[in-house]
Amino acid sequence: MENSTGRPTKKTVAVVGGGLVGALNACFFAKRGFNVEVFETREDIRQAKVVKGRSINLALSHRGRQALKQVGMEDKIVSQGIPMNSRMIHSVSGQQSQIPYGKKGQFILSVDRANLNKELLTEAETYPNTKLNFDHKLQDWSAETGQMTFARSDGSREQIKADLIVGCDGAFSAIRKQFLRRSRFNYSQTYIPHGYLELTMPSINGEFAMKPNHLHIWPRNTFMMIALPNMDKTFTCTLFMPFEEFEKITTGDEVIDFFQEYFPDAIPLIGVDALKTDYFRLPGQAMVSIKCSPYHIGDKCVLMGDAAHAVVPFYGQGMNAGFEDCIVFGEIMDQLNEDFSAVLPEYSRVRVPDDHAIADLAMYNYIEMRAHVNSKWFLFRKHVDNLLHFLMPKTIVPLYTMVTFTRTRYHKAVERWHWQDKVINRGLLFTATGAVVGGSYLLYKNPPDISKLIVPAEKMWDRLVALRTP
Ligand code: FAD
Ligand code: EGU
Repeated sequence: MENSTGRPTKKTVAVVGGGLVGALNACFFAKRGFNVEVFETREDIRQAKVVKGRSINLALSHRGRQALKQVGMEDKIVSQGIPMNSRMIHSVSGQQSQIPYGKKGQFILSVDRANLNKELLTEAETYPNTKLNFDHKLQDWSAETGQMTFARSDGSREQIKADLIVGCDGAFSAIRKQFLRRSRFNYSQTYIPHGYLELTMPSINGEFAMKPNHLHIWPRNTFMMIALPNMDKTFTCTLFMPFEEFEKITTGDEVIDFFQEYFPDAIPLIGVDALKTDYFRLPGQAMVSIKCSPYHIGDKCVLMGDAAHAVVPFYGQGMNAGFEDCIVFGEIMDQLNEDFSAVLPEYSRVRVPDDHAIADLAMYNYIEMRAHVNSKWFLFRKHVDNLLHFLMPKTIVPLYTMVTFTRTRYHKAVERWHWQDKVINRGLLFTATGAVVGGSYLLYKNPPDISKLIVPAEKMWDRLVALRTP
């Protein structure tokens, strides 16, 4: 296709969903020169007074930062986030211990979801070839023609066509519905028995109530709480617990009793009265893990972000993985000259194994934490990981390091993790075998005088008495 200037006109890309991944994707496609139309159900969150949505703040790490960097947004977003250099583990007794994430200067960032979303939308709008359409809820679309139907809040409908539809409409994707009707589309979803609830820990005299540059964690097996710092010196605490436990707590006093048993040090920091009321503001929120494949239909449509893979939040990777989707798609666009009929299948081929790997890892960590992770065990495991890495820096790299601080493909990180486990187990076996063999050899070479080992009965009593007295 050519326009009046003689230059080929670029195709139109419809990004459905103006959440974190949709807004970032708009920048990626706009940067390539496509005509980008973003369609978002909600009103413009930059004008809205109250933004309802899922979690208030998020941990941004390397993969997400790399994606932001590609559209020139990294420095801006980093400057609006709070670095977390280490975890702070809270025991029931109130003891706090920190474990660094990596070397000095290595950190993850606590960023505000609404602010990040706003910045990304504003950035997308700076491209003259991008248009944001709010109050556009996708109702239906045709995989044959690429025609989409949107509902407006005034009750009207709009029909729009695009060359490529990018589904970034989250875990309950309307775009994905058409995929489900097709043959050879794989789909699975699992709700976990836990729900989550967010509580705000206010600042004290304009200062943070706890040390700010940490991811605060209260690991209590079945129950867990996490707190991330905000720019306004508050913390957002996220409490994770089974839905059946949520149901058991029905009064303010029961909330306090519950916190007294599991998170006593947080009570004065959140405040007794705030705790009693905020706890009941919203019911426990559900968490779902969704895997599917492939991510595309022909050369017409592709899924990215939570629409393609919702993961449970126990690795802090959902958004990071969605942002990395945008990078991977771009890399394949470069390799295959933006030919959608080749790019889309290749994207599915390359990306599915990695997204499935992070979904599995997050679920694995959920099960692990729930099963037997209290504060002692958490500290112990992280210290062992760090010690092994210190002893063999080239051979043993902790899994969270590969996931959080590198762009190692998620499925490669899992492979390497299994391999490292084998090396460690071999090492332990080798050490144990060595101890037995070596010990036997020493005993053989220096046989003890058996007669000296046999204690006459009359001396036994003296020995027992000696043992008893300190
Ligand atoms: P969403 O953010 O859900 O955005 C989807 C957008 O599409 C929304 O704006 C919605 O209004 C719009 N939409 C939906 N349907 C339609 C429709 N029919 N038509 C038009 N628009 C539509 N990730 C991290 O990386 N780090 C963390 O620390 C982290 N912590 C988390 C903690 C919790 C408790 C939870 C629940 C998640 C956490 N995540 C984290 C995951 C992260 O929130 C998601 O992975 C991320 O929001 C996905 O972005 P998205 O744009 O794909 O989807
Ligand atoms: C959960 C909810 C500690 C934000 C996993 C670590 C999370 C986050 C961990 C939420 C944990 C768990 C890792 C990061 C991060 C840890 C990680 C989890 C941010 C293995 C706003 N997790 N999260 N692992 O290592 O790699 O510190 O809601 F408690 S950041 Cl569950 Cl690195």
